[in-house]
Amino acid sequence: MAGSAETTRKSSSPSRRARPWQGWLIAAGIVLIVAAVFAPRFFPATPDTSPAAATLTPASNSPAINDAPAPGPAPEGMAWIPGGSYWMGDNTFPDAQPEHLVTVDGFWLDKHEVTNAEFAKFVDATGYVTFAEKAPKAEDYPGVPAEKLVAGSIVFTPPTEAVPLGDHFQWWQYVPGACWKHPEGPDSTIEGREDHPAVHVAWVDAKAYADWAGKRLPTEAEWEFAARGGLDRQPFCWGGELLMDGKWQANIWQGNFPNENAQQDGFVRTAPVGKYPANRYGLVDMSGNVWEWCSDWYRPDTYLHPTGKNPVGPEDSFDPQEPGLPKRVQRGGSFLCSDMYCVRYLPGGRGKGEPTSAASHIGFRCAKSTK
Ligand SMILES: [Ca+2]
Ligand SMILES: [Ca+2]
Repeated sequence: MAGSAETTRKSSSPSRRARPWQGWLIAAGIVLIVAAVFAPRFFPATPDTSPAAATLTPASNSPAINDAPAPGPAPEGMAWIPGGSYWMGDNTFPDAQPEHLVTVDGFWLDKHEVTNAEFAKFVDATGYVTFAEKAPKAEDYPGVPAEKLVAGSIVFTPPTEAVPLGDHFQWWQYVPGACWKHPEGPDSTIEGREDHPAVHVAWVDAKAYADWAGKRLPTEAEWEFAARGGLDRQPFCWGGELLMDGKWQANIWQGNFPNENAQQDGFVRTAPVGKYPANRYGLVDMSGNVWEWCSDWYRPDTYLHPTGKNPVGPEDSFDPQEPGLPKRVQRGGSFLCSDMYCVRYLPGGRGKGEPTSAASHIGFRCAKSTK
C-alpha cells in the first residue's frame, strides 16, 4: 500500500520542466482529438443496420394513441381502432423480438371472430366451398393412393393419458369429412353453435370471405395494436395478471395438456364469441378461442427489419421448421393454449400456417380501412 501511495504522489506532482517526448505526446493527443471531432463529417461511418440500431429503445419512447374520433358510424359489428404508435412484439418469444415502435392508422375491426352463422351467410350467398371440403388433387400428392385423397381437416383429438409434448401427432388427427360445418368430423354439426367462431377455415377461405364482405384481413401490426387495447407492453390483452377478480378472461386451456382439460374457463373447445370481457376497444376473444389469420407472410425474423408505419410484413415467407412451406401469420392463440404448452395467446405471440391449411382451432376476423 505504501508503495502505491508513493507512486500516486509522484505522478500527480507537476514537473518543473517538460521533457521533449512529453511535447510530442501532447501534440499527438491534439491531432487525435481533432480527428475524432471532424473525421465523421468527411468520412461518414458505414450505416449501422443492426437490429439495435433500427430499433428505438423502450425507455426513451412511449406509445401515442390517436385521440381523433371515429370518422363515422361503425360498420355493423365492427369497432373503431384509433391507431397510433405502440410497442409491438414480445421479447419472451424468439420470433416476436425485438419489441419495436410501430405506427398504424385508424381502422375498423370486427368485434368478434367470424361466427358459423356469418360464415353460413357467405356460403349461402356464393356457393363457396372451403379448402377442407375439397379432395386433395392427385398431382399435388404424387404417390399417395387415390383412396387416401379424401377431403377433411385436422381435428384436436386428445389422448386419454399424458404424452410427451414434443409430438403433436399425439393430439392432432386428420379426420375425413371434418370442415366448418362438421368441426369434429362428419357426425358432428354446428347446430346450436351458430354463435361459435367458424373453424377449419384456411387463409384462402378467410380472404374469400373478407372480399365478399367488402373487408380485408388485418395486418399483423393492426391486429396486435387492437389486441393491446391501448395498454403499453402488458403481458395480457386485459393487463398484467392472468386472472381478474379470480376470473378467466379468455377461452384457453387449464389442466394437463393435452389429456386433461380442467375447463375452469367453462369451455373444452370453442366458446360462443363474447363469453369473456371485451378489451378497451370493445373487442372480444383477441386472446384464445380460435387463432385468427392475418394478411402478412410469416417469417421469424420479421421484427429485425421493422418498417415503422403501417407495416404489411415481409415480401416472402420462411419457416425454419418447414423451409419449403410459405406460411401466413396467425394471431391470438386458441382454446388449446396454456402456460404449459402454448403461451401464444398473449398479444405479442405469433402463430403461422400454410395458406391452405385448416384445423379445428383456426378461424379469423376481418378489418376494414377508412378509405
Ligand atoms: Ca377452455
Ligand atoms: Ca381469437
